[in-house]
Amino acid sequence: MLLNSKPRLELRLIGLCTHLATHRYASKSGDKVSNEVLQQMEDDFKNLSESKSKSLLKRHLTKEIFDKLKTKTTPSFNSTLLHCISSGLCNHDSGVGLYAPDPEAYKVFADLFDPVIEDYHKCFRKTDKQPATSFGKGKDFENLDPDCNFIVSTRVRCGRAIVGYPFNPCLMEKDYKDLENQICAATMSLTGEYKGSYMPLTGMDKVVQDKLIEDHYLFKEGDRFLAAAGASRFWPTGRGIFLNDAKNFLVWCNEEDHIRIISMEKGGDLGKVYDRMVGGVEALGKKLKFNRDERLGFQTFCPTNLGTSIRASVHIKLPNLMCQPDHMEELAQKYRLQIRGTSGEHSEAKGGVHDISNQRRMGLTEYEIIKEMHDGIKGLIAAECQAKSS
Ligand code: ADP
Ligand code: DAR
Repeated sequence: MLLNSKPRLELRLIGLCTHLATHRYASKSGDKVSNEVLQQMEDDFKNLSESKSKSLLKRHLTKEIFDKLKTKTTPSFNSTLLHCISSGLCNHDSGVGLYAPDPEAYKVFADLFDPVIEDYHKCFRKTDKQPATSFGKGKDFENLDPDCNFIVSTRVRCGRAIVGYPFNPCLMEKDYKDLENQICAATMSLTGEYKGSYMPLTGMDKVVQDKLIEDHYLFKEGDRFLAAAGASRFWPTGRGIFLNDAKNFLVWCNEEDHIRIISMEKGGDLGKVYDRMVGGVEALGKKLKFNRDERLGFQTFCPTNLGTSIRASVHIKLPNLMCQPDHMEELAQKYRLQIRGTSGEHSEAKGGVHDISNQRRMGLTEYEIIKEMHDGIKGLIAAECQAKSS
């Protein structure tokens, strides 16, 4: 049976949900990992090890590390290794396959998280420390495409966790509601260009929801990687979106992270989009207590979003470069850029529009991350013009 076939995924999700549902209340901190969970992990670890998966989980979860970590649990939420690796065990086509069920997991399971972090963020070693937050000024970054020849739109987002709460696998229904109440109150207190409305997913008209997703404002539903990571529990309770009146500043509530803070608009004015996001982060930071780790920076559910948690992206058309996939891949590596499809992660490009963004989010300040992306997109546009003229 194909590991990724639906029946197996459903069986695993039932097993995981049972594990999640019991681990928070039935057992207290420090309880042993049950034999049933251990057996499930052993079976699925064997399957992953024998698979052709290219995930960072497969690359870095050696048998030695697996045996060392499989009986550990986190002190406050009793999270297990299974909570961390379930998505990658279920989905061998994961790029990463690893999530932190609570902030303590980054320390308790550091033997696995640290090599994955170093690999993804391009040598953020376990001895490295995220620099202090430094946003700088967006005015330093000129418009990437003033004549609108290539860039359709620009988006800059970051994630935040609220102090005192774990991540999805350990959140209970009341937690989702509490977080939504805090985030709704904070966003509804925003003024000026940020003034807008909060819309809970619960009760949202399907036509409205589909339009918000189609317009790239709202997150998609049914991501199997997030589902297998325990991020769809109690859905849609506590999930929602804040949108300002100008529809160029938005906040996601309880999708993958507790909060995603997003600025976006048509065209290539990265500096203006970035400054708007920074203003929103600082305004919300006065109302909400963001969880920032001394070494890892801002805490997030997925290790790929730690540090600055910034992803700055353009929807861009590069027809000549896209005809040379190997050259395009070389340039993406050179400029440390990530290429996604038109609807974001795990989607295909439509109408020749790709979502291109910075890959790494750690080891640099917020300003340096934006500069790295700005320089990279400029490099791609120069290469596109060269490819067109040759
Ligand atoms: P993230 O992890 O940043 O939330 P996703 O890949 O899940 O990113 O994308 C979320 C949504 O944001 C998708 O609908 C995607 O199309 C949209 N998006 C990303 N970058 C841009 C952009 N530059 N312009 C418009 N929409 C964008
Ligand atoms: N899709 C999962 C996560 C990759 C990183 N993206 C996040 N966190 N949204 C994978 O392992 O492919």
